[in-house]
Amino acid sequence: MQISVEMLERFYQTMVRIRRFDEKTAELFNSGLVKGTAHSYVGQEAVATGACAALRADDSVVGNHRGHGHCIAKGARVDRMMAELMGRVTGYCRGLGGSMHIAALDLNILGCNGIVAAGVPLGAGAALAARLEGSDRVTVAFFGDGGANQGVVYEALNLTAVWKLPLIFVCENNQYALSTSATRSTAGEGVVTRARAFGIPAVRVEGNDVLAVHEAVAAAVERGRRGEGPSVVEALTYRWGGHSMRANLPDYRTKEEELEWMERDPIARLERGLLDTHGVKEMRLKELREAVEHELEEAVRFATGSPEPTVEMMEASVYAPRIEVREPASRAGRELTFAEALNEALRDEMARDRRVFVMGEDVGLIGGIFTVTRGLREQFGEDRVRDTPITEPVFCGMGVGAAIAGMRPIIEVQIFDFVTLMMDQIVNQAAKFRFMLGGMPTVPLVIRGPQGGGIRLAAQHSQSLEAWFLHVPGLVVVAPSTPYDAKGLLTAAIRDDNPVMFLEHKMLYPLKGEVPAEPYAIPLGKADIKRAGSHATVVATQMMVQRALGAASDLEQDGVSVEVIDPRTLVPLDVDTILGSVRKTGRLVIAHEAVKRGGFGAELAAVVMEQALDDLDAPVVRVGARAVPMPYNDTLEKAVIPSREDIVSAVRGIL
Ligand SMILES: Cc1ncc(C[n+]2csc(CCOP(=O)(O)OP(=O)(O)O)c2C)c(N)n1
Ligand SMILES: [Mg+2]
Repeated sequence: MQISVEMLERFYQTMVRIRRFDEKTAELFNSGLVKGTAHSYVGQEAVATGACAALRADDSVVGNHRGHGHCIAKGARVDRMMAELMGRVTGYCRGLGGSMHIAALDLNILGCNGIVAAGVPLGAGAALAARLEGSDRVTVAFFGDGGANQGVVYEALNLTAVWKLPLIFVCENNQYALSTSATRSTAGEGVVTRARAFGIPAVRVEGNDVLAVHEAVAAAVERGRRGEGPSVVEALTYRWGGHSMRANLPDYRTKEEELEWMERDPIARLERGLLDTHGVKEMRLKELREAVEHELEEAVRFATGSPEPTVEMMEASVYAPRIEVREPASRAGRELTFAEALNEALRDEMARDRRVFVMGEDVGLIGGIFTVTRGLREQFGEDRVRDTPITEPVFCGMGVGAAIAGMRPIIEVQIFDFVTLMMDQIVNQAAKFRFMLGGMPTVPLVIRGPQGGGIRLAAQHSQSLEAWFLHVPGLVVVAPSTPYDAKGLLTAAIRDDNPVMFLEHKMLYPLKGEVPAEPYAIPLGKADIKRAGSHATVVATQMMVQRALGAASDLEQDGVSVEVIDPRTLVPLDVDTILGSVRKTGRLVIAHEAVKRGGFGAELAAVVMEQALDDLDAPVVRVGARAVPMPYNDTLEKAVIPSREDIVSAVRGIL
C-alpha cells in the first residue's frame, strides 16, 4: 500500500496528539480538574490512528471506555474533549457524559461506551442504517480483548455476517482486561479464530505498527463498501499505564513486560521510519509536535475558562421535545381487533416514512406470533421487515444504533419476558444516549411486544414488567387497552423522538373496537376517562381497564358511581387528569396486572398522597398480582391475576 509522506506525517501528528492529550489528562486528573475517571490510550495510539485513517468523514465509529484515541483519530477537537473531561458545558456532551461517553454525531463518532462491548451492537445498527439507506458507508467498532468475550460480540459477528453488513470489528488486544490477562480469560486462539468460524475474514496485526493497522482496516473497509460484509482486525498492543486513572491497584504485570512493550513504542517506530526511510527532518517532526503542544495549551485554557452546566440544562436533556399531535374529533370507524389496529399503525407509518422499519423474531415471513406484523413484509419487502435470529441483545442494540444513525426502528420482543436479555441496550444505551450526549441527539426507537398472563404460558412468558421501565429516566412507557388507543398510541410512539417501551397485553390482541380508518396519533401523556363517575376513581391499565369497567357496571347496580381512568401512557403520566378525578371522588383504587409490590400502583399512590392528601376521604388502595411468579395451573393463574370481583371489593372497601 502506497502512503504519501504527507499522510505519514498526519499519522505521526495524530498519534502525538492522542498521547499528549492523555498525558495531559493524567496531569489534570491528579490535580483534580478531571474527575471521576479516565482510561489512558497511551501505548495504543497506532490502532485508532491507522483504523480511522482508512475511513471517510461519513463513515462511523463506535468506541469503548478507552475512547479518547478513537475520538481524536476520527477528528474530534481536543478543546471540546478537554472541556468534557472537566465537565464543562462547552464539552462534546455539555458536561453530562464525561470521558467514557464522548461522541460527536456530526463527525460520525457515535459514542464511546462505559459498558464493555456494548458499542458493538450499536455499530452493527449503524452499519444496518447505512445498508437501508443504500449508501456504501461503513462503521468501525472498537473493543478490547476483554470485551471480545462478551456475548454481544458473537451475536454481532453472526448477524452482521448473515446480513453482510459493513461493520469492521477492531479488537484492540492490549492483553489485559483490567487486571486479568487474556491468557487467563480467553479460550482457544481468540477473536480471529472465532471470527473465521462465522465465515468472516479476520487478521491479526502488529497493533503498534500504524501502517499494518491501516492496511488491514483499509482492506476491510473496501470489503464492506463492496457489500461483502463484516471483517475482523485484531491489533496486538499494550497500554502503558494502569487500567484507569482512578484505579490504584496492586501490580498485575511485571516491570520487564511493561518495559519490553514501551520499547515497542508505536510513535517512536513511525518516527524512525519517517527519519530513516522517508527523509523527513527532525525539525519537521518537532514542528508537528509543537503544534500539538500549542493546541493542548489552548484546549486546557478553553476548558478551564468554560462554564459548568446548569441543573435546568440537565433536566431538559433527558427527553426530546414531544411532537404535537391531536386526537381525532371522532373515534368512530370500522371494527378492528387490537392486533389489527396495531398492524394498521405500522402499515401507515411505514408508508409515510421510509426510515421506519421492523425487526424481530418471526416478524416477516409469518407476521409475528400474534400477527401484529402480518402482511408488512409483502408490502414493504424483507429489508424493512426483518426476521432476526434469536439474538435479543444484538437486534435490540442494532435498533438503538440504527436510531442513533438516523432510522426509526421498531423492535418486536416476541414475548416481553425476553426483554431481560435486552436490558443493557434499553437501560444503559437507549435511555441514556441523548442525556449522556448533552441532550442533543435523538433515539427514535419503539420496542414493542406482548406482556401479561391469562393464557397459561406460566412464569417466563406472562410477566407484566412496566415498573422496571418507569424507573428509568429517558424511556417513554406506553400501555394501551383498546384498539382505538393501540393504533393512535403506536403511531405517536413511532413519530416520537424518544425510545418508547410499547406494552401490548396479549389477552387484548383479539379485543374488538371501533378504529378510525385514517391515520391518527394520540398524544403521549394524555389519560383517557373510560367512564365518568363520582363516588370513586379507579385508575386501571391494560387488561385491568376492561375489568374495571365491568366492576363499575356491577357497582352501578348498587348505586355506586365509579370513574375509570386509563392513563394510556405511564411515562409521561397525566397526573392532572388523575388528580382532577381524585379531587372530585375523594377515593382512589389503582388496578394493574403486574405484581403489586413495587409496581406502578405504588408510584401513583405516592404521587397522589404527595399532591392530594387533603382531597382523599379514604386510603388509596392497590389491586395487583400476588407476589408469586405466574403459575401454570389455570385455577392458580386466576388466583394470581386480579379479577373484576377484586376491583369491586377494593372499591367497596373504601366507600
Ligand atoms: C459490562 C461491563 N463489565 C465490566 C466493566 C468494568 N470494566 C471496565 S473496563 C474493563 C476491562 C475491559 O478490558 P478490555 O475490553 O480488554 O479493554 P481495555 O480496558 O483493556 O482497553 C472492565 C472489567 C464494565 N464497564 N462493563
Ligand atoms: Mg484489554
